[in-house]
Amino acid sequence: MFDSSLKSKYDSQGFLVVEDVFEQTDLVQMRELIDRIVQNPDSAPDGVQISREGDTVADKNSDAAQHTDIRGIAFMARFDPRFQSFARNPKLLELVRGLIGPRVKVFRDQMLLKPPGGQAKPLHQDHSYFRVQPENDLVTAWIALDDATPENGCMCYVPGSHRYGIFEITSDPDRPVHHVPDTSQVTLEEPVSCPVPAGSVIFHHGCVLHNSEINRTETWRKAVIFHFSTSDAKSENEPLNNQISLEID
Ligand SMILES: O=C(O)CCC(=O)C(=O)O
Repeated sequence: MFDSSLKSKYDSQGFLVVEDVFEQTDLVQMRELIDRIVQNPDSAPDGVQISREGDTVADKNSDAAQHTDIRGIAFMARFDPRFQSFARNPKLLELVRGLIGPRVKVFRDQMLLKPPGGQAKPLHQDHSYFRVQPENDLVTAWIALDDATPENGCMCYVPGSHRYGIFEITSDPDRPVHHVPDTSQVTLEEPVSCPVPAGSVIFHHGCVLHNSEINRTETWRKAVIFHFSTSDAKSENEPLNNQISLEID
């Protein structure tokens, strides 16, 4: 499945779309596991972290803060063996190893579930949070559990932006948990929207700028995200190295 043209495309753009990585049966299982937690958050395995739509906004009286649907679930692969088997999917691992090297681990895992009306995820770089070194040794695998479309908040990327390294960050007073990259000193390419069918994986470099828009549909847009790194790579933010989601090689 992997060939050098995929790596060349990833190296030049900072992201790569591969369709049909996951089978329908895997998608159904992952959706069922996630839906169970959305319906009953107490059923999540110990250690799993759940965040809600309204958590990111500073103004706790705003309409956005009243939106309490589950938005994020982190560390499912760390604490639930069923997610570990998805992270070990042979097609997925072949692609990851082709992009970053033969020995890999899941540095972090999370699910981003955009509910109907769900907020935009502002432009950011994953490395601004993870600070894994060497920078090229982190690749995010964004797995579409539903068809992701411009209407429901599919991923958008700024091609080539990974070549600038990690930008200085500022913060947005309305949504203080987000790292806002200061790109004022560079001329970036226009962002491209990346609609993909369910079962596809978008691989992106830890430094590529990306975002997703509001979900303007009546249905959820769900994604499972495995942030893979090489086995020996480490974060400069030492505490993060003690919370590795899954050692693989
Ligand atoms: O799923 C989203 O809307 C955003 C995901 C994202 O920013 C990421 O995978 O780094």
